[in-house]
Amino acid sequence: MKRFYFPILTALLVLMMVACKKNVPADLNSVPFIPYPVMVNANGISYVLDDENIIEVANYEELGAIAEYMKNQMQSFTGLNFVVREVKMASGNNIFIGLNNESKADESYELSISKAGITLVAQQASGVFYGVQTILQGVEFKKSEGVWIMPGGEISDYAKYGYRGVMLDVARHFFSVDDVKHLIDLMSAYKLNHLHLHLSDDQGWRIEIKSWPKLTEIGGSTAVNGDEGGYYTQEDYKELIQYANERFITIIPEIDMPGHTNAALASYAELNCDGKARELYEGIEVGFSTLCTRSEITYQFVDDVIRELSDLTEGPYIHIGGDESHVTELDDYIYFMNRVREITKKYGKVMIGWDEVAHADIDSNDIVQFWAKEENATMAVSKGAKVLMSPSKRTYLDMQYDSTTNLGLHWAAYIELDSAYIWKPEELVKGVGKEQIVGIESPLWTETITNSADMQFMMFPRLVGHAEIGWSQDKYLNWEEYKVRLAKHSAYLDRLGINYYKSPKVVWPVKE
Ligand code: TNX
Repeated sequence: MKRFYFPILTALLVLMMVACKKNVPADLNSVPFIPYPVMVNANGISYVLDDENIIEVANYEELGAIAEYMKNQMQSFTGLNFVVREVKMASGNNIFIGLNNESKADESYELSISKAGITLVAQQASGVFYGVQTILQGVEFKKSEGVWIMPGGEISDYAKYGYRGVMLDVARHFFSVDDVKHLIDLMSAYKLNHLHLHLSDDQGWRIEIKSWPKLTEIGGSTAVNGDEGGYYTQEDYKELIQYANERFITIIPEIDMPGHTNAALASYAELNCDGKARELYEGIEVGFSTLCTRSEITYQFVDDVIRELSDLTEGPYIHIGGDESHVTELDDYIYFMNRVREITKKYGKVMIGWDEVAHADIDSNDIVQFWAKEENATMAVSKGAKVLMSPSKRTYLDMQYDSTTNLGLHWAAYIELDSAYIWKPEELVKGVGKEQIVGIESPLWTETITNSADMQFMMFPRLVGHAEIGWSQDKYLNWEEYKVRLAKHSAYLDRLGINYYKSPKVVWPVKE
């Protein structure tokens, strides 16, 4: 008889525990999530956190690291204790994360918050990770009751675009491994999943290439304005990839060629057509340098660089630059790009290039990053390539907010928050629709940016709006509603410690 009573007693006990949980009303519909989830359905109540909380995790092998991440984040946000417990299935009265087998969209997740528990399931680990980010944005301290809660209801969510990225120019100014890791953390809070590192330019070469060591010894020593140079060793770079991987972010390395190569041309005389090494460069002009496109040593160089980079790179992409090669003849440019493309393919990688590469013999295996010329995007699509959207007038994070911004440039536009937000990737270039677009990326060029605080000031909160454009459904992309939500959401930016621009376009809450 006893064994019949035991489960009943346990069930009763659980019921009593749940009944003891405080009833704290809350409204999930009014939580200022960014990017806004596809479906949010409030139930008016909430899940109250205890002094000690259990995160139950099924599929521990795939999700254990996410459970630990969640525990650490929740602990540091709330000051409460969390423990991770491996389980077979949800008990129904804790926080549960697990995988399901429903064939839902990549990166999607389902979240259900009742008075008894929180259940987060997804088909892939990335979806669980994004669900955790949603929970982190949702938890709040209820002053009246003196408790931490997660407002109750259902959330069902998935991404509009698969590629949601940021580019950081570490060539004009170098950023340390820790600075980049911090950026990766901030990106993950907004469900961004690609970090493009602009690793070489006229002013600096930032990645160790073992077969061409002078690239970093000489080319890595400088930065704009005589500021300190620097570079990532291959070990540093692997550490970044690992850190990004744990946050479901793919790193894309860019070696900009054949222009923007002065640092390489200064490091090795043989890369110049006249055989003479160039002087190192610390200014901010563009378009004056080029590799020697008809010399075989150039292709040995490119082959070695792409081979070493491909060995390091876990993601599918290598970015080969290709922008503003103003001193390379078009014939030579096309010849060069076609050969570089073959090398990239030989090492099993997908080539991405700035929109000028549309002139080369590209096809459906390549990605063209639109930044300036619409006709290049159109040409790319006519050759079957996909387009990554980085329109300089909307997404360039080094563009000043307005004429009073101290940092940045304004050659493309002044980009206030509304201008950064009110556009859609698929409505930008005629003939380039959702089917042809892989997603959106926001570049931060760093001619005028030297440290992490300034980086954040130029990125935030514009990047938060771009994250929403890349993720959320069209029906939510409404500036009038967004600016109110962003104001409310600023508590979360504060919690993340972000140094963001307090645009006059938004009525920011007055701090108590
Ligand atoms: C144009 S955008 C460039 C960069 C500069 C940037 C400054 C692009 C592909 N090339 O070399 O850093 O403008 O805003």
